[in-house]
Amino acid sequence: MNKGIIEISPGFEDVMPREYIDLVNDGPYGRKLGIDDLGTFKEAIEEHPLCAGCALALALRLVLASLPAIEDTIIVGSTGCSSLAFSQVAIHNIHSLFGNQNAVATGLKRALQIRFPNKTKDVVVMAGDGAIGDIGLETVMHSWFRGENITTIMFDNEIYANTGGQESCMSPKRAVLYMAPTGKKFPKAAMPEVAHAAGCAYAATITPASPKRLGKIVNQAILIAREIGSTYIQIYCPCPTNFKFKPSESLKMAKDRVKDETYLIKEYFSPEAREFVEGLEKGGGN
Ligand SMILES: Cc1ncc(C[n+]2csc(CCOP(=O)(O)OP(=O)(O)O)c2C)c(N)n1
Ligand code: SF4
Repeated sequence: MNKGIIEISPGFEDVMPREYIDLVNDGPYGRKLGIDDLGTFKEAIEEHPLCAGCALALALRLVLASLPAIEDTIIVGSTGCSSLAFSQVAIHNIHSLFGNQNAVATGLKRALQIRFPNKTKDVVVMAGDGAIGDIGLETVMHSWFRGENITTIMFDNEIYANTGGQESCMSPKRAVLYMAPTGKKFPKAAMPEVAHAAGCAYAATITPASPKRLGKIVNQAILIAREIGSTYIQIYCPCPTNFKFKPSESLKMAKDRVKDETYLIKEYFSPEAREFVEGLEKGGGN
């Protein structure tokens, strides 16, 4: 049951769409929900225009189900495939100019702290590897250097998917792409290590093939960002459209890459973040 955080104005009940009424009656707001609860409540995303089999779509669904306080969360997105879905999510979100997302998130978080001094508002960047690792890297790195209290989630499909398949810093070496026909000449960028070195209190990689672990990582990254400083999550999101595999094989692709160690699952904690998480675990969660 939604805890009355959104309501329908009296007299409008019969004209509101069914999906909205369901959100009001059975949405995720004000409730402690997680991955295990999927299928038992009305999710904040219902439809989206992403391709069949898109692992980014699944990752987004899992991320939304793992937010510690969805009604007090604001997503800052950037241009790319993920941004096509944000207009369909029932959660506050801002579309920033491509690459500016961490600067916008910084300003937003600081403004919300002033506007709502007695409330916690979680600001979470969600964008592609081009927006975070390439064109927006400057704003990303400086938000990390400053230890801003925001979480940055990269949907790592290893390509600029939305613009037709250019290589990004996250494409693997030798990847042959629509717009890199002779193969990428450089290795995949070590973004988790960059995040750790730049001062992120927590950095982790994961795939949607491990939904429970993904849920735990998202939840703890946001809690660490609240209390300690910047956090970074990198989610491998295989893209069947650009990497030319069957839409039904996205999760197999994610599992295979983890198994053959071409996509490494790892976590980096600052000592303070480690102590904080141990405290959470002893106390039984947030
Ligand atoms: C300032 C600016 N530069 C370039 C673009 C063109 N552009 C739009 S989406 C995109 C690539 C997005 O790639 P990524 O961030 O990896 O997201 P994906 O589409 O792969 O999910 C680019 C270069 C733009 N919209 N704005
Ligand atoms: S192009 Fe790739 S990342 Fe973009 S929506 Fe399609 S499958 Fe997803």
